[in-house]
Amino acid sequence: MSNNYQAENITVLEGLEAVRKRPGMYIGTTSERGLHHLVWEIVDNSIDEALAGYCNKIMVNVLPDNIIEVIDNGRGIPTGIHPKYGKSALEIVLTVLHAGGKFENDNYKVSGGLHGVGVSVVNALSEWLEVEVNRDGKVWYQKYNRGIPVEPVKTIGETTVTGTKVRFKADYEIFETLVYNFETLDTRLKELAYLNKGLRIILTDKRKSPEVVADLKFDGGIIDYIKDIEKDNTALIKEPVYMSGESDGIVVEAVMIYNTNQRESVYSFVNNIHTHEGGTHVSGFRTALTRVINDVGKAQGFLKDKDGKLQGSDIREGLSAIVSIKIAQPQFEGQTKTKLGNSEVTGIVSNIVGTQLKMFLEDTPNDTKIIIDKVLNSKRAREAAQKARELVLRKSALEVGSLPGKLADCSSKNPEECEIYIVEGDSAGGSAKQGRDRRFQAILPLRGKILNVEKAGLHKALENAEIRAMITAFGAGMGENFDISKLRYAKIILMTDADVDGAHIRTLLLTFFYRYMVELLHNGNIYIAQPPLYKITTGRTIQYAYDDKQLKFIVDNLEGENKKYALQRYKGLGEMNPEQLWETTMDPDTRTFYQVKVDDAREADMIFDKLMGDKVEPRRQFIEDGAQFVKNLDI
Ligand code: 28G
Repeated sequence: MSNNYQAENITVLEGLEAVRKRPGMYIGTTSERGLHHLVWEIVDNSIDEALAGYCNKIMVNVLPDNIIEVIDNGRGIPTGIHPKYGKSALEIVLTVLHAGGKFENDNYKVSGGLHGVGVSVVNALSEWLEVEVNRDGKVWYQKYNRGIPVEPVKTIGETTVTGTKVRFKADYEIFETLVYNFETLDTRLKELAYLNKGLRIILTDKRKSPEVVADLKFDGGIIDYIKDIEKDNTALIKEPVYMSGESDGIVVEAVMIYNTNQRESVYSFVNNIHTHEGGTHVSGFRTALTRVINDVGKAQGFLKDKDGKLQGSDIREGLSAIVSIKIAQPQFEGQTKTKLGNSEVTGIVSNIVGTQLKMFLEDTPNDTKIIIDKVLNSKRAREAAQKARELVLRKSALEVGSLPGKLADCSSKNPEECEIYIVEGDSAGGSAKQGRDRRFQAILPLRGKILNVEKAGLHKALENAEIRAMITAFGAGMGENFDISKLRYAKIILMTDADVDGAHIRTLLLTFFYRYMVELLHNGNIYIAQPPLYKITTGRTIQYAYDDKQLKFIVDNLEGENKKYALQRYKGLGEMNPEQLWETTMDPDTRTFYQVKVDDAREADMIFDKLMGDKVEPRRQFIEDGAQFVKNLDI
């Protein structure tokens, strides 16, 4: 025994040294992210115990001084003496690299990415770690400093329950920060609770008083998850469709619903890890969806021969889905190792989803009709958009002088110095035309409201004269065919009234740019003009105020007999004469305007959805939340 014991200790020390020397190899990074990785590593063990069917509650406590405590009510890590090593299995799990980890091949440990390196890695990277196991009526205990046991496993009491408790303090010698972010913990633990239905995860932040608690348990699992994701969208069918099954040890779950948006959103997971790049499980899901919708649509008579075969891309418009599978030996591929590669998975997912989706559609013909109608609509929209795109492209390619009639173009043909003002209304458009510097400033007046492109879809958008005028004036095409090198103006300036309608038109325009000319936003070509709100006339001097604060400042500083002044509040651009408009809003030497950027496309997407989707409540809420729109768009 002593020989083995020594040999074992040497391996342990070598293992520890390796982990502490190159922590990045094991947890990716020693930044805040790596710090949180320690928590995921420990929680993963509890989740595994839950997946094995022995644990239904996990507590994660952030204690003062950024100590993490994880408690589960599983079977407890075995504590018996391991015959080969001659010491407690508990000590082996906590000290031997990979022990109880991936290569033992129990349930669904992950063998790719950074997960599943084992609790011994956390131990090695902790200044200290304590483990307490309730098992066989006893409480077993061991403490470690930087991964090295302080003393052998001992019993410290009796118990009637089972489970594991791990408490650790990350090592300041290793990590750049030791401070945990509640938000980060909450988001991931919530996701885990959704992905493992019925499992209760209680996160408590005890660093502050009163402590903050998130009690996370979802009996509907991914059904609850998709409802949460979709809460601001309008669903086309009443309830999400849920599909699940198991084959060859691969556990498959999927849930889907259609909304009134035009985009597809499929979240996929393998062993609770988000597979950003998709993979064979997502392919299997998509294949089944396309096949079954075509088959059932035909069989039920909702799809006629003249409709032809529906394409996957039509079927996925407005689709929101979650696909979650559990597999013993996942192979991760792709740039970020978040793409599932196991080829056997495609067929398995496709079979399970196909069979159950078919049953659902056959049982609920009303929903089937709604879905098929939606898909046919998407198909028509795609074909119309294709034609319209070809039309726009052909037009701009063939007819050189085919600029929109309403456009008052500038004389310069050098895009770098050219600007185009998109002006709300013909009367303001008239003032702008007269007031501008025609050498480099073009004016395009828009009449009334342009339509809501989010709701209308591309083909409708292209039927709209105002939108076509913009596309032709800009000269760079749109959508996939957008070519920024053809852009005729370096600055596109939105000039709308300072009222609710103006704000609405501005938002519609931004939505359009975001959806179909997003490069303009990335490239910083879009600006918003800032017309003044007030005119203050004192005798022969005129001053302008662009907000209330400035108005107060000007009025407060009027001197002596000038205290008498006339105040005009501009309700619209039309109230300004051409000279005033030039002076206050268009003269490059004196004007101020905001450059619109979309820094975070995803966030902007959400904002546009909220503002432009067809649910009124989130939009109202959002507008009430006020200036956030401006902040998030980074105008
Ligand atoms: C609270 C913080 C983190 C854990 C268990 C339970 C068992 C276990 C953990 O076994 C060794 C290797 C393969 C069986 C398994 C208990 C079977 C029977 C367990 C945790 C032994 C690891 N009884 N709970 N490990 N396996 N919770 N929570 O770490 O053969 S780790």
